[in-house]
Amino acid sequence: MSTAPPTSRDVTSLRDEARSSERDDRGTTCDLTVVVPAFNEAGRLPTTLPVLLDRLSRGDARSVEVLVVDDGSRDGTAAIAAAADPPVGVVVHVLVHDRNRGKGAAVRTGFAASRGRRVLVSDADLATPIDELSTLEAHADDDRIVIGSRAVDRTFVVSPQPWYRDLMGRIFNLCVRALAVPGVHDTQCGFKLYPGPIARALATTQRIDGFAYDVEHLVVARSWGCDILEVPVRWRHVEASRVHPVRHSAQMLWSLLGLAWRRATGGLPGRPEGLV
Ligand SMILES: Nc1nc2c(ncn2[C@@H]2O[C@H](COP(=O)(O)OP(=O)(O)O)[C@@H](O)[C@H]2O)c(=O)[nH]1
Ligand SMILES: [Mg+2]
Repeated sequence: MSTAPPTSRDVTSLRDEARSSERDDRGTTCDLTVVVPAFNEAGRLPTTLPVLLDRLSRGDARSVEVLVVDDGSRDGTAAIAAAADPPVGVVVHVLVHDRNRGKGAAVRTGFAASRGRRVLVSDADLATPIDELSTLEAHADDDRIVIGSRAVDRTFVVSPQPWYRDLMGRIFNLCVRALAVPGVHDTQCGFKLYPGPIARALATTQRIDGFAYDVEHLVVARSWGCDILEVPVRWRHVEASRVHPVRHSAQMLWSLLGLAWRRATGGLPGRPEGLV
């Protein structure tokens, strides 16, 4: 018997019923939103989500929301996230896409729903350990995106990815630097800290649904006068990547070309009015 995938509302209300005494007010802001894009993560989330929640409850932020965005998974990812038991001070919401739309689309959904003064994006596999949040926070500012980087100091890469993926990453970055974000040596590490208002503004302008969405965020935010700071963070290669070396690389290059065209022809969105 097949079971229909849960909708965002189903899962959130499940959580709220279970923890009604700790229900938060979605209309208020919190210190930190953590967006976790998740596609078929039922295997990894049971290990990584408790680590993430525990660390967040011991951090500087007093009120934290974690938004797991299930991007049309078919393995029960949403139900696993919904069953998480967050410590005091942390709430979990699960947002669900009815079909797989891409990592960028999932991040956009999380950003649009976020309430945090700051917004962290973290990959579900914690390839960068959540402890590194304090590294990014030490450099955070209201008009700066602080990005975890494997390129600033490669001794931070605890366990490297296979050589061909590393090479493809370097070639992609050469193109990124030439065409879109000069001076930034690693746009693809899945660990970035945004000022909340910038993240929510980017959610309204973002066009790229796939893996090149980070580049779009950085190009557009920089065109708004936002600073981009690359900070070395620990990173280890985790097996079972969902990134297909050929198909997704081709998609990313195509997205990058479109972005470069928009940048060169004045097609980037202006800084939204009222963005402080
Ligand atoms: N929403 C969404 N997330 C994805 C998709 N593919 C991968 N992800 C998420 O993006 C993050 C990085 O994916 P991963 O497979 O670890 O890629 P890699 O480490 O960059 O090779 C994880 O949190 C994945 O669940 C997708 O199609 N949609
Ligand atoms: Mg990974």
